[in-house]
Amino acid sequence: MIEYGNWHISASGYRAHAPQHLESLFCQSNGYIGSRAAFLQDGALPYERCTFMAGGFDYISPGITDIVNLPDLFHFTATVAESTPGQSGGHYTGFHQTLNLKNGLYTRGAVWTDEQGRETAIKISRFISMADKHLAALCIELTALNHESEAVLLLGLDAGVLNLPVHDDQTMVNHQTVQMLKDAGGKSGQGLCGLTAQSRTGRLTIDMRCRVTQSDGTQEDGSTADCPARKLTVRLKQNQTVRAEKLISVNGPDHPPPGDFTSWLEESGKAWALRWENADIEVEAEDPQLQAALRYNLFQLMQCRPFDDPNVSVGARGLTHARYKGCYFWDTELFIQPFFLYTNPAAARDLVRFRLNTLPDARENAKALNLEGARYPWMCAVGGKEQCHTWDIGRSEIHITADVAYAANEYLRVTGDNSLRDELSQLFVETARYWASRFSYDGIKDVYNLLFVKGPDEYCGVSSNNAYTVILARHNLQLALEAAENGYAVSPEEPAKWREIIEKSQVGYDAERELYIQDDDFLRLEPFDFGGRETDAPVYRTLDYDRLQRFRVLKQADLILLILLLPELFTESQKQAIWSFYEPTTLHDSSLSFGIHAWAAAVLGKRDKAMAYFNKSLFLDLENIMGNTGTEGIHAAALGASWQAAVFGFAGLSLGGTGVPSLSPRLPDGWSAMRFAFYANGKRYRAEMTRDGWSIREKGEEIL
Ligand code: IFM
Repeated sequence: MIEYGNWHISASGYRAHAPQHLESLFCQSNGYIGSRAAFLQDGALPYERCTFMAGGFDYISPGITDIVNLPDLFHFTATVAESTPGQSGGHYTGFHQTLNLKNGLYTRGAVWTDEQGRETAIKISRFISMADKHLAALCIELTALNHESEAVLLLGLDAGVLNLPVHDDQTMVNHQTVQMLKDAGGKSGQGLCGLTAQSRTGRLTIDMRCRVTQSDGTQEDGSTADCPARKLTVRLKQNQTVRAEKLISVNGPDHPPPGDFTSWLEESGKAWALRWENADIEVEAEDPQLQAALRYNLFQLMQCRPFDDPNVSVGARGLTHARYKGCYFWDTELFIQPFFLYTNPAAARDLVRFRLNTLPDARENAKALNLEGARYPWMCAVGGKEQCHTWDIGRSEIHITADVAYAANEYLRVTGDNSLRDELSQLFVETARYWASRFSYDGIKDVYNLLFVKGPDEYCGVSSNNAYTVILARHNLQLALEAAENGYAVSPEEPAKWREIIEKSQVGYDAERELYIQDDDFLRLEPFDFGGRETDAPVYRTLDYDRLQRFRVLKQADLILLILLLPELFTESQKQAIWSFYEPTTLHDSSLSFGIHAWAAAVLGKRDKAMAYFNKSLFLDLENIMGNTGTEGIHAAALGASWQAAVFGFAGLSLGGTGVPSLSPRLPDGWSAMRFAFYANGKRYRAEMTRDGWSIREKGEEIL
């Protein structure tokens, strides 16, 4: 059971709660390095002790990468009177782990009682610096409570870790590890350890250094193969705390900079405070867990943010797990980027620049598929090369190209930053060229079809004219037309072709019901027996895709997402019709689904549904709602969807056509107030809403 404080989450008991779940929940990151909370001291295996670096990919086969599990920077072991807490006979009492959401500090404390009844209090603290992306620190405190004994601590940098790729077919569990590190060379001396290792093909060089200090005892070399370490021997005296610190730098300076655990933590805390100033959402709600859960979502979003680096993006699991080989998806543009757009425009700019920087590979992707222009990959890691080689997803889930263009335009719309406009015009035009070559013209009917595509839903097979994809592709073509009108050079015949596709492309629409139809096959699919399900587990785990794709059942929001992205294209009754038809047939087997349904329900006035879906999204990882947070990491898109549900759904933040922000609060029952800061058009605002009204202030002055 997770315990929720205002600014922290905690868990009690040693391995009482599914350990992997907590290893994901307590994962720490600064967007450059991320480390799961799995400790060698607890017997965590080499593939469970995971540390990842943004962009830290290497090839596992020609053209296909994995995210490399880096050396364990938090490596340590402790023995007291030859008993190893957590492993040899004995037991823990009062075992408690806490993650401080304000400053990113993880602490755990307990009393270890060995077989002879010797009690030793053990406290471990660690953090990854938000002030300097290269730094991290670990602190161990031991207090003998009823004895005097010798304690031995080993603090090192361990390259003996492995990758354990999660199989792409999620019904299969992989037991095969992959060695991604080689040539690890280490040294240890005079309170310092250093380690240099190469990744498999030499694409990455990882340099780790640490300085080890202690309040008492002696220190000597304790290195083993692949693990340079310092060995500390201490005589524990009753009720006197001995403290050891490890100050770590990753690919940073030759020696960890001056300071100690406390001063480094203070600097990191200041950097966190600045981030919180813009990102926090304060909620006054009856449910006492809600505030912490919301902050946890925001905290993890901030941990995901690449540290000032436009050459990397946000993986579907951030840096919390190697699921999907660490790859980037549309999750970034449509789910995560909006949070940064409004709370940290510089971070959003870097995400947009990542897509600009990978435009050359997007061109190559289009060419490889015998198409024109630029086609963004469904999954990518290094550069923008496609990492998903399945036909039904990688080749067919092409909406990502329109998603990227949509998000790039959102950047322009929300920030008002025109410095990227020229480069983005090129992106709009080249992606439009892709669409122009991807639509098929039917000369008999004089229409354009988008054949063999898969929409966001992902369950109902590969079909034609998926409405989400067609309508977003039209939007992409429209952006290119505007770029051309504003002077971006295109060939004379292109604008006419783009206009023609916009006008003549097909989507299914039932005028009587005012209902958009998901795709050409949707109404022919077989009804799905919702009542006949034996488990709540995602159906893809129990039904083969061939069987599944013939059922009329959605995995996640498809048209329901579209009405939120382009609300001006739909009338109120069309939106309601979409909700009424598709929501009951959606299983939410993707973590991307709940938050979007919460946002849509809020906008459409379905208060109970909105709150129910919001809770699912908000607590998705905290309460392991998908059942895979431990085995697959934190679901980054769900975090962003929770933010959008809160800010666009419950607060109703909108910039409208004028760019002037306004709110349409729809506070859920049990909420009495909500407050947050946001940026729009280069200005910083504070929004506040209560049951009695709302306001938006700029520099303390009320503007609305
Ligand atoms: O991008 C998503 C997709 O929509 C559903 N499956 C998981 C992917 C990564 O989160």
